[in-house]
Amino acid sequence: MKNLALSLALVALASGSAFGAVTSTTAHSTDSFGFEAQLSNTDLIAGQVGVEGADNGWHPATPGEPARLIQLTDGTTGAGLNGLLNDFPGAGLPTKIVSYDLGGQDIGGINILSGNDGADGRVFMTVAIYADNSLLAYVESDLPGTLNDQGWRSTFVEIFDDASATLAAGVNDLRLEFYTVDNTGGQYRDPFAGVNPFTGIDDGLSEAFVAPLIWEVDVLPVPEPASVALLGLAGLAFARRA
Ligand SMILES: [Ca+2]
Ligand SMILES: [Ca+2]
Ligand SMILES: [Ca+2]
Repeated sequence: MKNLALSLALVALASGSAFGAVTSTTAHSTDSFGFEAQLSNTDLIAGQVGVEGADNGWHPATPGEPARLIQLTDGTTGAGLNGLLNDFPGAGLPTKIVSYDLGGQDIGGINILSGNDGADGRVFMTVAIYADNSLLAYVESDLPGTLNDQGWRSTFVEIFDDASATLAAGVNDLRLEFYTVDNTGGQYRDPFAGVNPFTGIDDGLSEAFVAPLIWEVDVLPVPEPASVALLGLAGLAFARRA
C-alpha cells in the first residue's frame, strides 16, 4: 500500500514537471498603456520579425508589413490597429501562427500583451505555444464566459513554470498560435465548438470568431545565476549598512 502511494506520487510528480507546472497569471487595465512599464525591449526576440505560418492572414484594417510583425516585438504597446489579428479563422483553427528563432537559448518566461482601445472582447488572449514542435503551453487569459464590462483596454499574461526558473531549455524554434477570443458581445469564449482538445472542457459556448490585438510578445531569458548571486550580495550589503 505504501509502495502504491509512493508510485502514485511519483507519477504525479513526473506529469507535473513535464507539463502541469507551466502556469500563467493575467492582469487587466482600463488604460491601453497600463502595462507599458512591464514590456521588454531586450528580451530574446526583441526586434525580431517573426516567420508566419499558413494561417488566417491579418485583419484588413491593419497597416501593411513590416508594421504588423514589428508590433509584436518592438518593446512598446504601440498604437492604432497594429497587431489586430484576423477574424473568422474557422472553428478550432488558429488565426495567426508566428515562429521565432531562439538559437537554442533557454526561456525563463513568456509575457503577452493584448488589448484594444475600444475596450471590448478583443482585449482577451488565447495562445498555444510550441517549443521545437512540442506543446509547451495552451493559455487562455480568462475563464470562458468572462465579460469585458469593466472597460478593460489591455491584458497582460505572464507564462512561467512555477517549479523552475526555466520554462523551456535549449529552444530553437518557438511557435505561437493565436486564436480568436470573442463573439462581438465582449464575452471571452474559447475557439472550439464542443470540447476544447487542449483542456478537455466544453465551455458550452459557441466558438469565438473575433480576434484580439496582440501588442507585444516578450520571451524572457532565464535569470543568470551570477546576477541572482549579485542581487543576494547587494541585499546582504544593504542589510549590513542598515
Ligand atoms: Ca509592440
Ligand atoms: Ca519585447
Ligand atoms: Ca466553445
